[in-house]
Amino acid sequence: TGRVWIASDIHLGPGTPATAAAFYRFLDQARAQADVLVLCGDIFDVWIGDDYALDAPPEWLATALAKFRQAAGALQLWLGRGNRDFLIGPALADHIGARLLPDPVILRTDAGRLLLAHGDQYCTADRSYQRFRRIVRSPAVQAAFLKLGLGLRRAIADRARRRSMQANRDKPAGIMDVENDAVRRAFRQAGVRLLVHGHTHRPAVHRLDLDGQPHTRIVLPDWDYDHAPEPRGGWLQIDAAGPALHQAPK
Ligand code: LP5
Ligand code: MN
Repeated sequence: TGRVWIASDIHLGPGTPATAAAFYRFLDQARAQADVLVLCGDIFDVWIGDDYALDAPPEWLATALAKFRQAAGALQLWLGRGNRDFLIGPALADHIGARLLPDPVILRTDAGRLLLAHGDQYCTADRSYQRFRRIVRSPAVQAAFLKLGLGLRRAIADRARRRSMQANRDKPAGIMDVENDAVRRAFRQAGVRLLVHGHTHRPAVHRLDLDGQPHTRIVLPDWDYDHAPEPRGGWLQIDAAGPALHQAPK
């Protein structure tokens, strides 16, 4: 497969120009150095339907789409969906020349097979989130939402973001991380030794023993050059030499 780069949680939107600029520098570098670029969810701060992007996108989004298309002209671009942009669909993927990935998905790389996920599905201690997730991932609810006008969809999404931010302020940090049981189950079910995910914004390489075998869980960083005290972002490179986390330049 050649050199695979994986990034997640960029949260592109109208209010984060510095993050977008840093991410576009990363896309240029990926075009020159990677064969496959995988974005595994929360690429956008929120996604309310592909029609929003394709008929009359606002300027920040038109720029993002052009950058993605340009990247997809030079490498294979694969898109996974996260808890904020799970409504990304085939129309967007077609438009930018990307391929949509299921979540989770097993990828074959030069370093072996790995399980790639956004990561929110493993935060099983967060019961209120998992309840919310079941509702918004139901095809009937999504179909009904996508029939609403864009203004109403936007208002509902803003409301959900605000409620979520309020809820997060009150949640103990522990329940916003993945649960070991969920991770072990995912490893066993996939029969792989490497899990890569984002979502928790806690970049790290975790080693664990499972059934007497060493396993590795790599957590991707989120990107924030607009509001964080120190700009941050990064990606995972995987090639025959194995996986390596890279920090984006400040
Ligand atoms: O995203 P992040 O990291 O801040 O927080 C997540 C969890 N929150 C979410 C919600 C998203 O931020 C917003 C999703 C917008 C989707 C756009 C489409 C709109 C609906 C489409 C219907 C098909 O994912 C957060 C986790 C956190 O990760 C860490 O894992 O804790 O979970 C929550 O905060 C959920 C709350 O616990 C409960 C849910 C509150 C939302 C209520 C919705 C109200 C809608 C109003 C409608 C009029
Ligand atoms: Mn997320």
